[in-house]
Amino acid sequence: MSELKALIFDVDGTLADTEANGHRVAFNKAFAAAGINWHWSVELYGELLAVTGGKERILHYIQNFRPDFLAPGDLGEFIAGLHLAKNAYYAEMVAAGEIPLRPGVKRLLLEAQYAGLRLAIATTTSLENVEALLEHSLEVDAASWFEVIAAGDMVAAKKPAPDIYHYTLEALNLSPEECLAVEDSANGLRSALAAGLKTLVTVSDYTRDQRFAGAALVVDQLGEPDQAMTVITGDAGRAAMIDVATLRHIHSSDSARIAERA
Ligand code: XBP
Ligand code: MG
Repeated sequence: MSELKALIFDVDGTLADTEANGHRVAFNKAFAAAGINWHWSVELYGELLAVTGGKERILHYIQNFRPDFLAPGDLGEFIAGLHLAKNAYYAEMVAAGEIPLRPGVKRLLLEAQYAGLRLAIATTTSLENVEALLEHSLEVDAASWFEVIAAGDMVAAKKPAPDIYHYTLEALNLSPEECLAVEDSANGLRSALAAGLKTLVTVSDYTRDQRFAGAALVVDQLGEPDQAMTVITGDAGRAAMIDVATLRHIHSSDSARIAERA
C-alpha cells in the first residue's frame, strides 16, 4: 500500500453546506431578476441535485418541469446568462458570511498541512465560487493552501464522471493510491471511486439517505473536540473526530469489506 500523500476535497456539501441556503437561494434570485416565475423549494432542489452542475441543472429542470418554456434566443446562452447571475448572487451571500464551513473542516485542513499532506480540490462548481468561499469562510489567502483547485468546466464531464479527479491527480502528479478523497454525495463518491480513490464520505443534509457502497468510511461530520462525529459505516477505531491519524488508518485499510456491507 502506498503512503498517503494528498487529500482531495469536494466543496459543495463537504467543506460547507452551500446548497439549500446558498446555491438554491441564488438560483431563485436569478430567476426572479430575469422575470421568470420559477421557484426551487428546498425539497425540489434536493431532487434536482441528482444533476450536478448549475447549467446542467437548469437545462434538466426546463426539459422535465417546464417543457413548454421558450427561451428568449439561444437556450444555451440563456442558461449561461442565468447561471452567471446565480453565481453573482451566490458570491454576494458568501462575501456576507452567510455560508460557514462545516465542523472540523478548518481544523483538519490545518492539521493536514502541519503533517505535510498536500491539499487539492476537485469540484463541480466554478473556480470563482470556490475562491470566494475559501476567502470569506476560511482565510483571505486560503486558496493558496491548495496546490490544485480543479473546478467546473475545466473538464468536459462533471461528477459522477471521474474526469475532475483524473485532472486533479495529473496536476498533483500522484497516483490514486497516494491520495484520499473527501466527498459528501453519492455522485461525488462515484466520481472518486471511478478514478480509483479511497474515499471518506461526510454526509450533508441532502445526502444522508443516499447509499455509499465502496466508501472507506461514512461519517455524519468531521467532528470537533467538543462535537464528536458519528460513524455511519466503516471502522474509525475509537476516533471521535477525523484527524490525520484516522485518515491514514482508513487509507491503509481494506475498504472492500465495507463496500459489501454498505
Ligand atoms: C455540486 C454541484 C454544483 C452546485 C452548484 O456538486 O452539483 O452544481 O450545486 O454549482 P459537487 P454551479 O459537490 O459534487 O461538486 O452552479 O456553480 O455549477
Ligand atoms: Mg458535494
